[in-house]
Amino acid sequence: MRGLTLLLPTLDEAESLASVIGRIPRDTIESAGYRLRVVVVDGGSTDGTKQIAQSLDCETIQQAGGRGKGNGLREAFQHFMQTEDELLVLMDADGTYRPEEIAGFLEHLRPPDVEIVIGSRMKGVIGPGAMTRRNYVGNQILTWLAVVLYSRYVSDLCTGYWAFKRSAIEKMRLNSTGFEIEAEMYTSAVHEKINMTEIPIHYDPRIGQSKLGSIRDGIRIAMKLLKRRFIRQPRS
Ligand SMILES: Nc1nc2c(ncn2[C@@H]2O[C@H](COP(=O)(O)OP(=O)(O)OP(=O)(O)O)[C@@H](O)[C@H]2O)c(=O)[nH]1
Ligand SMILES: [Mg+2]
Repeated sequence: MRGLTLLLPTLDEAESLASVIGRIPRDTIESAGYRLRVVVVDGGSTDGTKQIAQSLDCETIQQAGGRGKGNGLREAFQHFMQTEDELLVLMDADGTYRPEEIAGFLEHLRPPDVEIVIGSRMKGVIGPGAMTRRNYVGNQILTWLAVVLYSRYVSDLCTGYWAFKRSAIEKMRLNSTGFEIEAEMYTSAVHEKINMTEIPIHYDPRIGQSKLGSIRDGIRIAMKLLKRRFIRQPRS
């Protein structure tokens, strides 16, 4: 059986983690031919998130290299490369994305040339109250900026639901520390000629507190897009 890692980044997600993990369609994943490994990468939660992850038999990675989602994901990607798993599915752990929709990602990763599947909320359904107007407008502007700078169509730059083949994780060159990591995954995929496709997904209201500081993080994402346009690979 081929290995599939489902990666859940967490920072104080005790309210949502158990229900997200409980909703993973394990039978569907297994009947698609995959052995599932659930990995939680935690950024220093103090609300019992890690204990919940451990009690649910997940692998947990305590991120060592400083706070931030980007730091956590990069550590988890390195960990993934030490396994033999073929696929990695990345999903925020706050209850906004539907574990039940994993099957669509696996289906769309099947063609040999597709290496990344991006879950697009803009092509899918954003539930009432799931996204603030500010985040919606900010994401539209950032997505537009990405397409203008990189000439590669994407409809939802800041989505937190992605699926990767191992080859994509191996090729991406990333150094983001925070919420600019998704934008950098897109820019690196363009530079490294990694073939991406999109599928529509649902976006539901968050459980628990947001960690995003929309204006500050929006500026960091815009700066990352500009920087990677001219400096194709991070130096560090
Ligand atoms: N490992 C790790 N995960 C983090 C860190 N900060 C946030 N996360 C997780 O990253 C995911 C996205 O964070 P959110 O706060 O939901 O940010 P967002 O989805 O852009 O914003 P909302 O729309 O308000 O939910 C969540 O699962 C967080 O728990 C961190 O420093 N380290
Ligand atoms: Mg969220």
